[in-house]
Parts: sequence; structure tokens; C-alpha cells
Amino acid sequence: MGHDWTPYPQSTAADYRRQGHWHGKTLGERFRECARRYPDDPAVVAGDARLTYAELDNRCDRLANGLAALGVQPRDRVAVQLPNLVEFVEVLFALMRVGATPVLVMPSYRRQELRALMEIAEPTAYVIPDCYGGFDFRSQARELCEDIGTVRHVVVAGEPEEFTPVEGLYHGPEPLPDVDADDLALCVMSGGTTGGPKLVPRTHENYAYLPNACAAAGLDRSDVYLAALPLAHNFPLACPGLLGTLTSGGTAVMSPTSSPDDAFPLIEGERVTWTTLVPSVVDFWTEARQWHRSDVSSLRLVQVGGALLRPESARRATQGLGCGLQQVYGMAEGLLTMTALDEPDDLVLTTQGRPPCPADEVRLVDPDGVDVEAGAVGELWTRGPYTVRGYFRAPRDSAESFTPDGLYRTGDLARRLPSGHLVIKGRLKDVINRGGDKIACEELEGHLLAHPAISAAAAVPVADPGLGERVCVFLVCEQRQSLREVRAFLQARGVASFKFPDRLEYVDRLPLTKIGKIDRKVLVARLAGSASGS
Ligand code: OOB
Repeated sequence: MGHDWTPYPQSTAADYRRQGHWHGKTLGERFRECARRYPDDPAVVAGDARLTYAELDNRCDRLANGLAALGVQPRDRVAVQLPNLVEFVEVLFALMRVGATPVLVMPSYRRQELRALMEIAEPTAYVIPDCYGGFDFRSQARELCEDIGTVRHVVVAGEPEEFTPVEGLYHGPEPLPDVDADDLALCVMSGGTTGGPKLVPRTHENYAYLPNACAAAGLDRSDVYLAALPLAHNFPLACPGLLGTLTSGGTAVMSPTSSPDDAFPLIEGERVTWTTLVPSVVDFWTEARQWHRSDVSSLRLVQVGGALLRPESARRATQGLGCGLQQVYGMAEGLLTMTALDEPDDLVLTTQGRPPCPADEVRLVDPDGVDVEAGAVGELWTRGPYTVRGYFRAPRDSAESFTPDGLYRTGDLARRLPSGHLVIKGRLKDVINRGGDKIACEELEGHLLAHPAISAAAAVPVADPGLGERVCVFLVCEQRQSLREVRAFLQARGVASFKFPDRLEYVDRLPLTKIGKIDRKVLVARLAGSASGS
């Protein structure tokens, strides 16, 4: 420990415990306490599976035993690429109980992203579904395991073929190891400010703070949560999401996708009270409410975050969905801000709220790292009890993204209102936010440059009414490629499809800044100019 990731300074950790932000408990213990208190209450509903707290707790223990018997050791990393299935919940808690570290990977990630993450994490096992969304995860695992020598077991939820079935891993009770609350609970993927994929190491105390703080905003045992976004993402998982639900005695309902066709009947059937969405999906739900026959009147709260929510969308959603709205701004690295449920409309519709914890430090700084004047826009830097101090095994990226005294430089631009509410005004980092999915421009450009006909490439965001942003790529090419050809190239290379360009532009050369980097601002301005017809 300490070599792979940056721990909190001891005095800071002691302060967080003294101030009551950290409780010295693991997430597994917190869930178990809840299971003991409400053994017969429904914990998870997923497809045909309905598990009470006692049943889920027992299955997690048995699966922990099975994983240990397979050879999964404390502190091993295990890549988990599962969609919203009951196995997601069981595998997550079982690994935590073994003391291993789940490395959560989005189901949409493909060979390239997985390889990069696995090279960092060196997982000893990889957990996948059989097929999902028309994609066979077993054949991808076969290819990956040839390159990633550390993976000794591929564990499959569903039809395993030659791999190990999850189903066969529920073993009888055996003693499980003690797990320290200041050890790693899991790694989540960073939306990133620079370069390639990065892992965010979150300890139990750090991560348990999050659902706790958010749940304090009014979630209780009678609540029913719909997991409509992929649970591998921090937002539906822990803000307060699935973990908040299962540590407060509520019920979590798994939706295979966020489409109204899947989600609305579940809301009606299970009397769902709250859910977590990205802005593009909120727009879709608001529209669908007009024609969809399901009764979604049980919804009390929709949380929206991951990308900027336009005030018009927010207004339409509160009217159209007939429920409360909470704006959430957050990041895998930690900090979260949110509007409160009882705040006036203008704050809920136009701000991203405030951090939940008095120990959250939020600074808005100029390019020299000096605090901007009150009310001015600056880059948001942050530090606090649930914000990490560095990435997992990535000292160079950590040094770039964190200040020497441990503040995370978010790369986001924000303004603070006198009330303390933050308004996100844009970003400095070269990331495209496509409906909440984050695409690092440099990473995509690297993949494009692997094409023999492409000699230079620049990826930039282009404004889009539905997704907020889409991907536009400027290419310098010997031989012009069609959009379809470029996308097929990326697909064959094993790049996640949400990163594929939506639009191509050809240029003779790319504009460069004084220090020879791609001048993306010029390209963005060129797109804005062509959109307005000038
Ligand atoms: C969430 O986490 P990530 O790690 O996928 O992405 C973080 C980045 C932020 O730095 C910001 O650029 C953008 O996503 N973002 C927003 C936003 N929420 C996130 N930009 C504008 N408005 C918002 N409300 O996306 C995430 C994690 C936890 C909770 C919510 C979102």
C-alpha cells in the first residue's frame, strides 16, 4: 500500500475521523449492518430475481468464499465489467469481503480501454456477462487474456463456455478475512483530464462517505431506487445510488438500459421513487412521458448530472416528469456538488449546487493557481474527505492532475454565487463530454493516427442539441476516408463505440499553438462559424 496510490496524510485522516466524516467501517460492514436490521425487506430486484437483505447478504458471503477458493486474495485487483445485473451487486460486495479490489469497467468499454486499464491494474480475474447488448464478452475476454498474463480466471455471469460460471462459486460459510476501512474498496475509471484511461483508488472510508452524505438528503428505507445508468459509474453507484440504497434499507431495481421502454414499466411495477440520469436521457424521458402508457407517478426525485443540464431541459423535466429534480456535478476522483431538494426553483434549474461536506475545500483559481475574485470564473480545484490524492499506479498523471498539496485540478471552469452554489461554465481540459460519456481527445487521436492513411488528427467537441456535445474529428489524410470507414477502423481496433467520430472534416494541416500543440480552440471556432452559416 502507499506505493500504488497516495494515501491521505495521517493528520488529515485523523481530522476526518475526529470531525465524524469517516467512521472506520468498510462498505461490506455497512451493508451487513443494514441486512441485520432489515433481513426480510426487499434489497434487490433484477429481472426475475428478487432478493431480501438476508438473502443478498448470504449470497455475497458465499460468493466471497467461492472467489477465495478460486484463489482471489486480499488486495488482488479484479476487473468487473458487468451491466446492471444482480451479479453486479453480489460480485462487488463479495470481492470487498475477500479484501480484493474490484476495478469497475463500463460495459461499453472494448479491447483498447480494457487493455490499458488491465495493464495498470494487473487483475488476477476478470468478471463479465456472457453476451450483453448484442456483444459477446467471452470472445473479447479470450483475445484480452492472450495479452494480459495476470488474468488467471475469467468468471462469467450466464453461459460460461470454457470459463468459470459465477453460478458455481456460491460456497458454504467459511471465515472471511478482516478488511481495513482505510484500505482500497474499489477502483473506478476517471473521466480524465489528460491522456489515456486512469483508475481512481477509493478507500472504504472515503467511498462510504459519499452515499452517506447524499442519503442524508432524504433517502430512507421506504425508497425504491432505479439503477438506469450503468452501475460501473460512480454516479448511479454511490451518489447515493445503489450503495446509498443498500446502506439505508431501501430497494434497488436494476434496469438493463436507461430507455423508457425498459425503465418506465419498472417504475410502474416496482413503484420506483427515485433515479439517476444524464441530461440527454432526461430529455428523452420528458418526451416519452407524453406518449408512454406506463404510470410513473411514484417518482419523487430525478437526479441529473455527468454533463451540463440546460435550464430549459431542467424546467421541462420538472413539469413533464412531475417530480423533484436534483442537479449533481461530480467526478470519479471525488468531489460532488448538488442542489438541495427544498431549494427555490431558480437555484435548482440554473446551478449545480453545493458540496455536501463542510470539509470539502473548493477553490476557483486563475492560470497561475491564484484564487479568482468573488463571482469570477476560475478553474475548480478541490480536496476533501472523499476526494482522492492521486491515481492508481500513475505517478506522472497524478503529478499533472493534483497539486503538491493534494488538490485535484478538475479542468472544469466554475463560478460561485454568493449563496455558495457553483455554476459550471465550461472546461479547460481536452475532453469531449458526449451525453455524459467522456472522451479524452488525445487518446482518440492516438487511435486515429494508427490508420495508415491518416497523418494528423484532432478531435474536438461540436455542440449538439440532444447529447450536448458530439465528436468532430479534423483529419489530414493522403486518401480521404468516409465517416463509415473511419468508424469501422476504430471498431476493428477495439475502441469503445461512444468514442467514434460523429463528423469528419478534412484539412490540409492542423492549426498549432505557439508551443506546437494542436490549437483546438481554432477548430472549435471554425465549427461554430460554419454552424452559424458564416
Ligand atoms: C461524473 O463523473 P466522471 O468522472 O465521469 O466525469 C467528471 C466530469 C467533470 O469533471 C465535469 O467535466 C463533467 O464530468 N460533469 C459535469 C457535470 N457533472 C460532471 N459537467 C457539467 N455539469 C455537471 N452536472 O460525471 C459524475 C460523477 C459523480 C456524480 C455525477 C457525475
